[in-house]
Amino acid sequence: MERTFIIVKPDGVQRNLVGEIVGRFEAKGFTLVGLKMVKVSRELAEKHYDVHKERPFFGSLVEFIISAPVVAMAWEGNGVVAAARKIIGATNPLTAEPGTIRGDYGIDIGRNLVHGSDAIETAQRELALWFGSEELVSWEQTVKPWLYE
Ligand code: D4T
Repeated sequence: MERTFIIVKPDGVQRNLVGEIVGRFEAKGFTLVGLKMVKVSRELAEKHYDVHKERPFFGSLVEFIISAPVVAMAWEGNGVVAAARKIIGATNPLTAEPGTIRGDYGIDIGRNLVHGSDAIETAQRELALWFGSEELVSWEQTVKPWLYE
């Protein structure tokens, strides 16, 4: 089944929003298959944001993600990659819709609380970068027949 990679960024952890953010994905019905707190190394941050390395905000992005602990997660479910992006909301929290995580809790694009993989292939790359295979847990949710027809 499809999996995606989600980070509660340093601002989300510092603002005590980890439970709220995890709860959004849980309440939707997705399955948590990996979770850990990480003090991100510069090397990991630069690899994670490699696609942005020519952008003017690359430096501040890397400094921010290594500035305090993050919570890294793997979530599983049908269509989870695209659905998670909707739950998270637009990149700029000021224009993100109310009801999304960024729309409800953020103001500044450089403090947008959450990362979510933007495509299935990106999710696979990011999950392999952040988690060892033994850290991802395959399990069957007993509630599944109540979530899927
Ligand atoms: P992530 O990758 O964190 O889920 O965010 P998005 O997919 O919504 O947005 P993105 O890849 O375009 O940007 C990655 C990250 O960079 C920050 N950012 C972005 C920034 O600080 N200034 C900017 O001008 C942009 C475009 C916010 C998210």
